This record gives sequence, C-alpha cells and structure tokens, in this order.
Amino acid sequence: MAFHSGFVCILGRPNAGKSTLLNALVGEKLAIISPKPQTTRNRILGIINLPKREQGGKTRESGQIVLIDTPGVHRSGSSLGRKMMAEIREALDGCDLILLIVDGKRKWDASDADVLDLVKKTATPALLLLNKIDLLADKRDLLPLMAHFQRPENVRGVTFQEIIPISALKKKGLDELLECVVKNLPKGPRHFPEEQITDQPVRFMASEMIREQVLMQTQEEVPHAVSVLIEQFDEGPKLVRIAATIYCERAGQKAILLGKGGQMLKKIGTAARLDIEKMVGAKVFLELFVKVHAGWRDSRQFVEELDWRRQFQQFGAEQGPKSE
Ligand SMILES: Nc1nc2c(ncn2[C@@H]2O[C@H](COP(=O)(O)OP(=O)(O)OP(=O)(O)O)[C@@H](O)[C@H]2O)c(=O)[nH]1
Ligand SMILES: [Mg+2]
Repeated sequence: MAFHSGFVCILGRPNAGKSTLLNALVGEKLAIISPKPQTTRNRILGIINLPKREQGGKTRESGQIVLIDTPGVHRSGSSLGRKMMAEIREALDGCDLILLIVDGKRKWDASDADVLDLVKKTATPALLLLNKIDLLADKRDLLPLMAHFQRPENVRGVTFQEIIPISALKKKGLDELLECVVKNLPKGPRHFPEEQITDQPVRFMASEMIREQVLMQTQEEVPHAVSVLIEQFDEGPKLVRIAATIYCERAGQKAILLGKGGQMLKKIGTAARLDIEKMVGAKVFLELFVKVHAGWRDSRQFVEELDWRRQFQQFGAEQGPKSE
C-alpha cells in the first residue's frame, strides 16, 4: 500500500479549537491554549507518523501528516495582526489539504465568510470539521447542521471533501479524521525524520508557556498586550537557567502583571516553570522581568523580533523536543 505525505493547514476563526486539535492529534502539548481569542500568534508544525495498520479486517493507509496550526483569521490593522495574517498565508501557501475548523455551537457571521473566502482563494481541497460537539445537548442537531454545510450556496461556494464532527477537547472523531486526512494526501516520501514532532525550538516553546500563564491569570486587555522574549537559556546537565522578559504596553498593565508585592508574577513564574520542567525533563531556574514597551503591537521591528523563525535564520537555535 502506498505511503502518503503532505502539509495540512488547520484554519479557522480565533477560539475554534485549532491548537487543541493540533495537540490532540500529535499527542503532545506543542501549542498553548486559552479561552481567550487570538492565543496563537505564529504557525506551529506538528508531525504525525501513521504506521500501516490493520483494523476491522481492513489495511489502513500509512503516511506522514505535517500539521500546521495557525493564528485565528481576524481583521486587525496592527503590525501584530498583519503578521498573524501573514503567518496564515505562509501556512496555506503550498499546503496539500486544509482542515477548516468551526465551533459547531456558534452561529456563523461575517468573519466566517473571511475564512471561507481564504479557502476558496487557495483552491486547495478542504475538510470541514465541526468542533466542540461535546457541547451539543442533542446530537440529532448534527445531521441538519452537516446538511447545511454540504450546500455550497451556504458556504460561499466552497465544496468540502468531507464534513466531520469532532471534539478536539474530548478526543472524539479523531481516528476517522486522521484516516480521512491520509486518504486526501498525495503519495509521497517522509518530509521529516520519524522521531521529529515539531520544528519549534525549545526556548520559544518556553516563552509560549510563560505567555500561556499570563493568558490564564490576567483579564481584559492585558493578555493581548503581552509578549514574552527569552533573554537567557542555558542548559546545564542538571539545571536549565532561563531569564525572560514579559513585555506589556502600559504602566497599569505592568502593575497588574507584578501584582501586590510581586504575587502575580510569582504565580505566573511558578506555573510556567513547572510546565517548562515537564517539557525539558530537568529542573528549571526561571527568572522573570516585566517591561513596558508602549505600542509594541504597532512596531513592525519588535513584532519581527518575536518571530523565532527569523531569529533562527539570524543566530541559529536548537531544535524542539523529540518523540519518545
Ligand atoms: N468544549 C470544548 N471546548 C473546546 C474544544 N476544543 C477547544 N475547546 C476550547 O476552546 C478554547 C479555544 O481553544 P484553542 O485551541 O486555544 O482555540 P484556537 O482556535 O487555537 O484559538 P486561537 O489560537 O486564539 O486562534 C479553549 O478554551 C479550549 O479548551 C472542544 O472540542 N470542546
Ligand atoms: Mg490557537
């Protein structure tokens, strides 16, 4: 049986569950997740190797799926917003299949039209994933919903190869999804070695884990105004020493991030340290600083500095974690 391989772009509005799906399919935490929209800011590769399998008397196709998680499609005039949309375009460019993921519970509006128009423009085969079906009180609602999306006139003329109901959170429908993905990929060789699961450098993943804690512990405009840069990352045999700066845009936000007597920063640091220790499999000494950089989201130069792929080109960096 032939080996299939290809790049698969996970596309959708903010909060649809793209990163939850990436992590669930790869079986590792590669992307941070939060209930707040616009959590993901850059594209994230997750690599899955499917061995040839016998199931129910049938031989299933084998292959390598290179998933690309992307930021949520949205309209924004800031440098950060433009960069996020550029990341989506990069991911779509030359991909073999699109997984358009929607929140099955939400009513569609104008921003869904933007996502559909992107799919139409790329003219790449697409599967529609109706996510969060665990929240549907009555599963009988699914069939009319699927029938609705099957009609091109309801989805701006897009025809989906398949419509698959899933729950990324509860890991429901994912086997069927993987099977369908492999079937829709061209025959081809492995693009990455079998032990590689992502292309992200460990130090960038550490900065994301710090940002995830900021997203979880702070409210309103603070999560969106924060970015994290690693200043020092020294891997010793027993201890990894990390120093990172949390950037925000205003003095008031800095005060929130520090908290009374530094309590908030301590809470963020402790939780992030535990996550990073799990990832690197060693003790971590984490030092955090908070700095105000007024209007950084509108600074093209600063937004570029946050892009690890750019840093990688300039200075070189270590590769991300491998599978067991
Ligand atoms: N109930 C339920 N919640 C889900 C499911 N998938 C994702 N979520 C929740 O939806 C929220 C957003 O999930 P993310 O995976 O961060 O969404 P995203 O599409 O990556 O969002 P952005 O990165 O902001 O574009 C989180 O609170 C998830 O726990 C699901 O299948 N069921
Ligand atoms: Mg995300």
